[in-house]
Amino acid sequence: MSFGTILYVVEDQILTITLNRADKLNAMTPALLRELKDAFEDAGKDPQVRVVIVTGAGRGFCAGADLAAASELMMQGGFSYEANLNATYNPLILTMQSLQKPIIAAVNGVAAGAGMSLALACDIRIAVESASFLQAFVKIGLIPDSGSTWLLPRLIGMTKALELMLTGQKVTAQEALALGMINQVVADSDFDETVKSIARMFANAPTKTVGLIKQAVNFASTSTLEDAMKNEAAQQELAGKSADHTEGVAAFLEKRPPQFKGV
Ligand code: T3D
Repeated sequence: MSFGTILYVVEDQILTITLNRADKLNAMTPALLRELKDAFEDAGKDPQVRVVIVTGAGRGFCAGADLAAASELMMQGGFSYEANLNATYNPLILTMQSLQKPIIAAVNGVAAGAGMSLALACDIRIAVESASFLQAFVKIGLIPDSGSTWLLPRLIGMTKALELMLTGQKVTAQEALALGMINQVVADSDFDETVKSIARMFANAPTKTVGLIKQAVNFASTSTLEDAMKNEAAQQELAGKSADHTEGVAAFLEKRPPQFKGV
């Protein structure tokens, strides 16, 4: 895969996508948004990819929309936030949510605005000790977007989510952990290895089932209990027919570790 604003590397069934605009804290240009969506779509189609890591080059994870690029578009006239969000950011977030493979945000530095939304749209968030999170939108007179109004209250509850969105205050990695916004905080020196070891665990997991779990939990978050259970039953039917289910049961009965193939 060849991209201009991101790096796309597959190794041992782990895809690492690195936002690669380090001098601008990986702020999102139209090209970066397009490439990121293409990368997730490619990941969905590639059987060699069983888990995706998203991270940033340099000292930042992602500073959200590139404000220089946005203001240039605005100066050209005819720019519409609504049209732009519907055409770029929103399809990206939906592509990530519907990807039937786990996505790990390796938050290596500041995650601001839509960069924070990007992290929230991942399934697992691991942050380096020095990382921070901010709903920067209000600081420039915008409302949270790219899924933040939906994702953040679900992750940390309405009280804190609204506070963070209304104030735009910066949250440290430790505070984010205490809020339940992220899964783990890791010392800078151990960060890469910790992220890799979590990714390796997913690369050896029953990938098809992992995708079905993701689908079922996302479905349940907007459904009734009755519909959620019906959906669980339907997804369980698919999981139950997977080769990895057969292998998992056989491994248990034979008292050996399972060798999941992801199918
Ligand atoms: O349709 C649409 O486009 C709507 C979508 C909106 C989605 C959004 O994300 S809106 C929110 C946009 N993001 C922000 O408002 C955050 C802006 N950035 C910051 O507040 C700060 O940079 C940070 C708190 C993230 C980090 O601060 P700090 O002190 O660590 O770094 P810095 O010095 O501010 O930034 C370093 C460089 O990155 C600097 O460039 P320079 O001066 O060295 O050439 C800075 O201008 C650049 N940079 C940082 N954020 C952005 C950016 N350049 C363009 N756009 C950015 N968002």
